[in-house]
Amino acid sequence: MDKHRIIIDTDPGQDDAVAILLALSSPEEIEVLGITAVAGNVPLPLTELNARKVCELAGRPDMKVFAGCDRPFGRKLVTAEHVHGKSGLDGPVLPDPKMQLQDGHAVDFIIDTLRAEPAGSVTLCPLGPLTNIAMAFEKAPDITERVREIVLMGGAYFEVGNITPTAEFNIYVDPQAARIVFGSGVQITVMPLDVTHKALVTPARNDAFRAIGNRVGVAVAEMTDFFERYDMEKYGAQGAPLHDPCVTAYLIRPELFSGRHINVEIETSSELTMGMTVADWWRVSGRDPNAMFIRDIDADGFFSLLTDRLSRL
Ligand SMILES: [Ca+2]
Repeated sequence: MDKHRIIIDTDPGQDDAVAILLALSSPEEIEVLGITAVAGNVPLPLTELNARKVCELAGRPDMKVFAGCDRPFGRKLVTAEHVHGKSGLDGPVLPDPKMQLQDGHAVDFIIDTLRAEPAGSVTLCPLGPLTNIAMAFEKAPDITERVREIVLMGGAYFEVGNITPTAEFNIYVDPQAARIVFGSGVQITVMPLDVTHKALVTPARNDAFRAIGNRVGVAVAEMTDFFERYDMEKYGAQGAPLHDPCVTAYLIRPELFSGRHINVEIETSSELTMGMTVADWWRVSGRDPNAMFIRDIDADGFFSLLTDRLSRL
């Protein structure tokens, strides 16, 4: 299979950080063309800063990082410091980055890259609210048919919601953007809470990160230690879900995941269920499928992949 050439669109976020580290430690399968930051878990000035910190942690100060949209389409920004801490990346102490932010807007980088690269060769990997991606599709409708695939973290069906009773955070923050992306006709693979809640960082799995012994392994263990406190309290689970790395792991080992090709629509009008991903898992709507909706993961395989790859950094 061809190497995946990707743009990571992200709001780091400890789990975003792990997703980026996995991509950057897997050059045989993944070439990262650039990283675009969006407002989400924390405001944009922190997400773009955190993205650069993570690149330097990975030993990749040459990576291009762009800042994108600082607020969703027509809604007030909702953030998640209660999960990720004030900085968005609480846990490890990472130095302020020396690498500079790129000139230019993330949305223009997405558009220019899709126009410059061969059609069907670039995959978009959104790990936060879909504002940058939707803005690019609105501004340059010609690029949608040039996207190879979108693999994103967002939504939920069986797990329903985490930021409201019926909505997952990334989709809830910018439902209008999500509606544009899900209606774009681009091939989409979705990592909803239904699968990410099965990717739990148990104490043994976190010990394995720490035992890697390099700077990255220790930093990742400290990140998961941090957000685990919140999730354990909330879910009482054996560990915190590691959401975003499911996206980059899927590119490397798709056989670890399974799901159904179904129709997914986004609620954008009801305040009560705003941002709900109405996923037709049982195929009762008669609406055409527009997304591969993942439900299951080989969690042991996923964590051994992560531990193995992070040990290379
Ligand atoms: Ca994220």
